[in-house]
Amino acid sequence: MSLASQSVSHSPRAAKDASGTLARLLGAGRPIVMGILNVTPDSFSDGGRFLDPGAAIEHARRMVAEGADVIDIGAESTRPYGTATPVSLSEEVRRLEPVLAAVAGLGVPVSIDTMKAQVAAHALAAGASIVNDVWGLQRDPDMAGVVARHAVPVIMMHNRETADPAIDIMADIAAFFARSLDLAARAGIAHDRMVLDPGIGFGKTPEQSITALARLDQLKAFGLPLLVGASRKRFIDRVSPAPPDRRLGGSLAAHLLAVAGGARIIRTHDVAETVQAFRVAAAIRDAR
Ligand code: HH2
Repeated sequence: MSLASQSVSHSPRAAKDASGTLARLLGAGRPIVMGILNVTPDSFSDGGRFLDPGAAIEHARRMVAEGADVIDIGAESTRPYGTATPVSLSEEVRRLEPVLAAVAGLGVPVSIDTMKAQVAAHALAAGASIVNDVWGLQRDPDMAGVVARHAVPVIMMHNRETADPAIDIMADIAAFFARSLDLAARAGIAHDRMVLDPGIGFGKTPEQSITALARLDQLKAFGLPLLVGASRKRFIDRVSPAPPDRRLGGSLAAHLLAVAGGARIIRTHDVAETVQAFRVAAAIRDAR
């Protein structure tokens, strides 16, 4: 059956997460590395590189070989910097269809990076087992229900339509998380399937992204695993000017400090280098 022809109102499936995808990942006792697979023409750092299904599957295969614990597939640029074109439901599903099942067969969990509940439902039916919503269940009113019905983990990311340099960004993130958690609880999403993400680069000035990284430990008060995605983001350019594909050093610095601040999952374009950085940091720490 093609992705596009699958009904999105299918009856609740047997608990997809019965084996505890998130608990198993976090049980590894080291930072979890989520490799980014953008099947898009316009992502801010790698748009167009993996739009071809063969190239996308090959890239996912390489990231798994390099040590990715999860592959995060997105077929619409999330527009962290407001420049990409919105994508229709059918186009998003059309981009995912030739890629999802193959990537889900690589042996690591696949998360679907989408703001549309129907895309999430299609992807979960086709092999994804985690939902990554860059609007924290607050954009599409059906998203929380889809996550609850499929009984899968969900990443709820902080976001804002526009950055406001005048606000207290940590207070804004905390208030946003409280709304997301309320929506999740009302829909019946289990607490042990929730992940929070401060949304580096989304609705934030570069300085606010740096603040969110610097004060990440405050968000541990929510008692949930934290995910950080600082990979190649614009705040790096503000500190040390470089185009997106030349921001590896800044990404590694941010991710190492994010882990020190409490992040359990790191979302990155550069899996091999990130895995190496975490292994070296752990070896030095263990030798203390
Ligand atoms: N960042 C991007 C996309 N999705 N999801 C989570 N949970 N956290 C993030 O920080 C995050 C995300 C943006 O990065 P990228 O996917 O490379 O760009 P684009 O959205 O333009 O495809």
